[in-house]
Amino acid sequence: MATLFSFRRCPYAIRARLALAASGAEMELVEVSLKAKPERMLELSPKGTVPVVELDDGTVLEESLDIMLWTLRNKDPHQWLGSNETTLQEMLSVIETNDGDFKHHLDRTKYAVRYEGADPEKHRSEANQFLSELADRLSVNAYLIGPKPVLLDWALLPFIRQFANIDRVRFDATTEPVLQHWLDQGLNSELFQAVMKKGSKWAGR
Ligand SMILES: N[C@@H](CCC(=O)N[C@@H](CS)C(=O)NCC(=O)O)C(=O)O
Repeated sequence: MATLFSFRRCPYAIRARLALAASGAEMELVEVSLKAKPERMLELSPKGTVPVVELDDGTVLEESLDIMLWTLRNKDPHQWLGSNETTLQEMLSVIETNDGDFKHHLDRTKYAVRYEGADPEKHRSEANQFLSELADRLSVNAYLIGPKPVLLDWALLPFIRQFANIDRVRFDATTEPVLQHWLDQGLNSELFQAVMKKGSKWAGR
């Protein structure tokens, strides 16, 4: 059986678990302590980040987005990959900005003390720029790229959650209600709850 090395609260691991659960993939879940990573995981993926998947044939997937794409290309019952290549490329492009610029500003807002000279207010306002672009999308469609939640929504949700949780009152005061609604809908969804539940197959203990 394939194995997923995961960490419950890690946004990258959450997005991988969301896609694996949505596609119905069967895997053994290993909940990792980031302070004491399993040797097996480090042998498979020396860079030492979660999530990591080891497939039956020995293939190793060590990037969260690769895990999402791999499992959805096997089975995509809710059409998360979209109906055409243009839509997929647009989703991947926004995910790239999320994982790059937005995550950069998120980390420097949340953990400013870890980054010498980082001004959390400056980074918060840069992060808010991205959030307002997402809100613009949500003023056109109920979800980020159409009427249903797809790859783009689920890949971003754990990061927007992480940003909102820095200070939810402030998040609500400074972002568009349409984005807050999108976030809450995602967080309250059965799928999200299932992958975050302690002791569940997808959450680890
Ligand atoms: N690009 C990677 C990033 C994964 C990542 O940075 N995960 C964090 C936890 S959220 C991690 O494992 N950090 C290593 C550590 O804390 O030791 C991915 O998309 O999977």
